[in-house]
Amino acid sequence: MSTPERAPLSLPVLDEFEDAGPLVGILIGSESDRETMDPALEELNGRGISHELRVLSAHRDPRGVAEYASTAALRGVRVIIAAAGMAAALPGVVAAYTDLPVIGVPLTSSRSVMGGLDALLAIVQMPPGVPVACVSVNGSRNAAILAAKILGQGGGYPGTARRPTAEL
Ligand code: RP5
Repeated sequence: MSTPERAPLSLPVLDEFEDAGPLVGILIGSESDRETMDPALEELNGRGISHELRVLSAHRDPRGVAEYASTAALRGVRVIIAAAGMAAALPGVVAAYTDLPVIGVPLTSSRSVMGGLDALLAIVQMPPGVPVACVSVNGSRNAAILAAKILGQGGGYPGTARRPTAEL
């Protein structure tokens, strides 16, 4: 009996593994958030910490967020900074898919009805068991500094047992 030929595995997620990931992954919910993250990029550049920035919305591209978050650790990412405005679900959704530390940055948005307080509450009010750190509204520089401090801790603690993650 001949062995059936296997179709090549084609998963976009696997393409990512060809490149080693940076230490810090930065996600923003919209292109309109990009400028507010400049201080974080400057801080990480100044400290020589490798990073990448992706635009991924928890509401507009939930599968993309799940894919990024659930593979980030495998690519070498050690901390994720997730910034969003309005109903800022992004940091929480990222935290649902990874055991990496997630730092949320609530942002003001031109559409925001509460000047960023809406995003702050959305990020801060995570349910028990799924923590997300949170810096001040538009506090992207502090997010980068906190990420640097987390990276500076190195090993020593055996870490948490991997809990089941949500299905993609
Ligand atoms: C959030 O909605 C984004 O993070 C952004 O802050 C806000 C508005 O997004 P756009 O409508 O400008 O794309 O999800």
